[in-house]
Amino acid sequence: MSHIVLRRTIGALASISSLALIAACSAEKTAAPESAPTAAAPASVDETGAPTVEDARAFVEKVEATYRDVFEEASRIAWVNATYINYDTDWLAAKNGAKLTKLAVDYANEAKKFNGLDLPADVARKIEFIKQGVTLPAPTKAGAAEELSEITTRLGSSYSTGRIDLTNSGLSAEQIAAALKPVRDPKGDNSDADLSGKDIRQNETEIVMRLSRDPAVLAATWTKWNDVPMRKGDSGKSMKDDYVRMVEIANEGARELGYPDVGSLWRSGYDMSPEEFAAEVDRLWGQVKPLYDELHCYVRAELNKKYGDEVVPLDQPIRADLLGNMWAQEWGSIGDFVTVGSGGSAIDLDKALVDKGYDPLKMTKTGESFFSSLGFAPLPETFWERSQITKPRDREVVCHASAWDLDSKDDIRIKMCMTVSAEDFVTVHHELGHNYYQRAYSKQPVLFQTSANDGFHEAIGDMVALSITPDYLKEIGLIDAVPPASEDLGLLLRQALDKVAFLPFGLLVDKWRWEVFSGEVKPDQYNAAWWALRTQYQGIRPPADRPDDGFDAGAKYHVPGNTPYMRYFLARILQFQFYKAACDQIGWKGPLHRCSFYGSKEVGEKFNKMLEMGASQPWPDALEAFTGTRQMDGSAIVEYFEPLMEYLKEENKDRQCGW
Ligand code: X8Z
Ligand code: ZN
Repeated sequence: MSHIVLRRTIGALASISSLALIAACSAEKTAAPESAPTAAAPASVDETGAPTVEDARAFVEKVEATYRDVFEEASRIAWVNATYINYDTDWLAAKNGAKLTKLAVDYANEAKKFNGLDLPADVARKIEFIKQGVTLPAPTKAGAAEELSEITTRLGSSYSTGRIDLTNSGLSAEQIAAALKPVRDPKGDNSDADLSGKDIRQNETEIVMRLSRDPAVLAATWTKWNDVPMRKGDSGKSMKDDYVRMVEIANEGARELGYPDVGSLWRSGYDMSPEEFAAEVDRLWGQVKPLYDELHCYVRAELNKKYGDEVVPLDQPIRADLLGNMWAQEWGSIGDFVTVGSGGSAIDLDKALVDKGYDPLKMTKTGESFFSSLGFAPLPETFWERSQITKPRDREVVCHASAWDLDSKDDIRIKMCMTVSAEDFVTVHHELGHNYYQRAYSKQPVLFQTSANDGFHEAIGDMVALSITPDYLKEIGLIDAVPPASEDLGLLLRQALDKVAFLPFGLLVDKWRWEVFSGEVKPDQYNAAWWALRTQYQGIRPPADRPDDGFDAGAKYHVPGNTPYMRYFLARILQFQFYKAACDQIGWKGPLHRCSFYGSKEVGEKFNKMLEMGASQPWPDALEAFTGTRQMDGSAIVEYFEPLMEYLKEENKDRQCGW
């Protein structure tokens, strides 16, 4: 699978990831004052032969013209690779990835010659983007880009084609069959389904983790999947071997470009210094941590009721495999038994989708119609012809969901292995959010065709999905009656299991990578450092001791996929900020979590104003265009969960919380 990370396709080409025209202007490195008017730039020719403003402008135009062509080609190669992984598409993707990395690194180096020049704001911003444009830069020495691209391609494909075998895991054949039946024969009409447990695919492991309630099955599935990154592949190398080498090469590339390491390059894309950004995410975490702490305490107690003291001791971090998700990142799938005391149960959206005969296509159309209700134009015909909505039967694909913009015009698509579930119903809204953003900024110059900061891209569809309220579900006929206000706590808890539970995970993935890239964590400390963060922030632990030489971080898509992850943490904060702004715009007066802005053209119009800006301005300007504020702020998510917070505090008051 290809790994070109092009900045403009962030969130979209989550999987293309070698060249990444990442992130926005970093204040410390930009020479030009933010507001320098274009017309004021002197049109001088420097007699010393030093580069001039005109040279800079011509350079930027050359880069944009080249990128327009190569991006389309790269996207199409990456698409074919991601939807049909085999020897040849890996070969094509690796080759093209190397070509693109070299091109982008050359441009980034060339851009340095304009350092210190007083440039108009738009040119300065573009130059900065060119410098920051590679997620994983290769050094310029011969062969480095090729080696890096082969490694990243192999890492991505190893993840997506990874298989586990449960037959030698100590589970009985009955246990395995019971776990696999809902995955491979959900309707009970496929007597040919293989329930032996031999050849379980990546996306199937995810479904087992979501649906099984057998702690032994969960522990075995979890352990086998986390062992995959240590296994030697056909190349004779494990994902861990490849990752270690990748870090070396990309760090060398980053240093050539003037960054201390890759992590620092990644932190440079936020219109502030890398140090300020690191402090900014800690500040945001501080705002929401009390909410997480209460949720953790409550959920542990509920798990203890279900599984007992042996499996869930009340004074320990929670076993990571019991939370309904392979990475314990979102816990909504255990909402069937983690409920509020009175049984004020949330709506069972999984069941409603099945009962009302939804299929993946209808789930996608439903997502589209939400955006249409806000005034966005319908998706193009080609979206329906070219998207991969469900998993093709007979070939290897990247199942991890993504949204794509193939030509910077209107060839937008999603790629999913969708099943009929509440989780995928939210995910399809998430992906469509990427597509509508891509379409909105397609009129911008190539270098500005991306997210204001990468958290915005990840927040668009989620913000819309927050409007999937009971009133909305009733309006579109997915449920027959709106539950009374007395059931609100159940709804809020279900929402918190996804949204609040995610926060520490969203934060720690890149805290780990920052430590790895900086060299603070060495390869033989990968696993210990990973679990130190998992325990510190999430309060979880593995079901059994993990090997010291393991690479459990590699069992999460974005690590072998080299997709920066802090964006998802930012998006969890931003989506509530956007949502609250939209609810204010429609004059909503009730509790925040009951608000749906479905059908509001006014919200749609204002939202589109922000989306159209792409990355043409520093992100606080984009944020201000829609919300009127210039700071990322956790107070909207705190307000949303306020009633639940009161309840949790009361329930937890005699408990020993923490770990
Ligand atoms: O990777 C994704 C999207 C594609 S950009 C499906 N997400 C993160 C994840 O799955 O880990 C969305 C939520 C967090
Ligand atoms: Zn996304």
